[in-house]
Amino acid sequence: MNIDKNQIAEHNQQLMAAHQRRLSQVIDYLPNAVNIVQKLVDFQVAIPSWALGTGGTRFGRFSGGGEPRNLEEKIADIGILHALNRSSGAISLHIPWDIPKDYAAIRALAEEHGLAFDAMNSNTFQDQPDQALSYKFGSMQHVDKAVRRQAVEHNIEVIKHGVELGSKSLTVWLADGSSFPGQLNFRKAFQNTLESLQEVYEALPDDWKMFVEYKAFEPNFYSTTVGDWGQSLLYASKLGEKAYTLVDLGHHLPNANIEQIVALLLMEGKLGGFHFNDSKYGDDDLTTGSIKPYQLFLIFSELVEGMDARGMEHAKDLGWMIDASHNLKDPLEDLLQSVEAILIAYAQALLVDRAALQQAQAANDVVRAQEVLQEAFRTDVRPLVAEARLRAGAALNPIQLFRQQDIRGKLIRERGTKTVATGL
Ligand code: PSV
Ligand code: MN
Ligand code: MN
Repeated sequence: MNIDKNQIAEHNQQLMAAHQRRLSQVIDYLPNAVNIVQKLVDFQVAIPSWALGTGGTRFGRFSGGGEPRNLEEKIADIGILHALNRSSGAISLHIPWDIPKDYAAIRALAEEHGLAFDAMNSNTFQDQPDQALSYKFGSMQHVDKAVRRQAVEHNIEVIKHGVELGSKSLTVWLADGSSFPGQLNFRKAFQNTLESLQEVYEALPDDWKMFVEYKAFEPNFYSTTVGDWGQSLLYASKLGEKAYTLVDLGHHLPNANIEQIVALLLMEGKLGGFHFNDSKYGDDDLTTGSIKPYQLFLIFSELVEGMDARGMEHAKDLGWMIDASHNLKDPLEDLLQSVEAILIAYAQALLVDRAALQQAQAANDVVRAQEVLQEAFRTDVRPLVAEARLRAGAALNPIQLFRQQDIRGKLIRERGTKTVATGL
């Protein structure tokens, strides 16, 4: 199932007059609009292979249909997204869910869709059928050296798959921790984890990065061995210059000031990448920007400020990825919404009058500082995001085209209704 260039052109033609009208209004009062559009064109957000199927909870899963049944179909799904928005040009694989059988064929297929291979993800949070030792009581923290060894070897295996595909980073998220007081010796758990991560780090190619992802709780409910950004930063600092902290928006305790975390990690040169999603309660993995769009904007505002201060390239120097789950919505539509929300927040952050904000801060003018930020946040930048899509050869309204073309219906006819994609 491919999206035809003519379908996109025809769709854009239908929406062109209205788009031009909305765009000209914005361009009128935004002096750097052209600049922003180019930055939006360049900005790519990777899609995780595990977000393409219907997600579930421990209470159940209400399956959709036409879900990708293998890696080839996952690549095809992201190919559809990328054709529609030209902003989803990379796939992130989770091993062992996505072990490629034929590297060259998978590389060629990804290339056909214009997709790169983003970070590789290891999985030591589940036991696999052919696995010798269990991760029930942790993996890299485990009291038994043999279990730690198994987890290290798995990660090294993941790096090897990634090298074959042209990926340049490994994300390690550990479910390790404890559910009851007294279960763990925190210091020993930390030291075992560090030692295991060091062994993986040694196997990392020179041009690779390692992202240490933290999470406050779940599946463990009392302690998590990489539980917050401080612990992740400790590991990353001890590991070396190729190791970074990865921020997943859903992995904080309620009301954490994520924008401040981001600012400080950037300042230390230790922010590696992002997993975007949104949440009301915990790691809800909802559509990015669906609950707290102002927080998303504030995070991007710190990102833009901090990256500019360090001379970093917005599109290239951090790993940008969605990490969401879709219990109710069509996963592809949901992902289109998430990418749109990310680009909107990014565009708004680019609008912030930095000089005015600095002046307000220097003068302790709290009211003015808020005005400057909210001026940007309350600007409707959607015509700029649409214009970026138009210039990149994508659809002015991706979800509308997705529905007009009945893409889900076509996928169901091709793959069937009883499909279960691997993932969570
Ligand atoms: C864990 O909650 C997480 O956010 C990690 O990134 C995992 O790799 C991903 O979800 C999928 O399990
Ligand atoms: Mn994540
Ligand atoms: Mn998560």
